[in-house]
Amino acid sequence: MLLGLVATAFASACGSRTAPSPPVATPPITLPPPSQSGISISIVGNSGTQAFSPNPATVPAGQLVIFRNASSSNHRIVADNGAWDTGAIAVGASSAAISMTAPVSFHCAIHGSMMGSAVQ
Ligand SMILES: [Cu+2]
Repeated sequence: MLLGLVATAFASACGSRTAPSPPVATPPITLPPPSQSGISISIVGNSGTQAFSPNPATVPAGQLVIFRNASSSNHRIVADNGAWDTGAIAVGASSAAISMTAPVSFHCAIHGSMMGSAVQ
């Protein structure tokens, strides 16, 4: 009986601790500057235009692009105009950031039918 009373008193004491805390002032949110590496193009296959996603990719002027290899084979993406070359991109890896001036079309040096493009 005594134990029951103690337990009840303890429980209600606990309950009173969950009173809402006073509102905390939140600092103003400062947005970071636009990302310089915000564009990524996924490699999702090894043939045709379906190999890249999105395709075409939208690449505003001044944005850097990273190719992410989400497929099951290695790739090496090269600009059709020779402006850049990612070098080998292993399965699951990403390329270095590429300074890409759209519009540009590109292909895979390993899989000749892989074709992609970027537009502004
Ligand atoms: Cu490839």
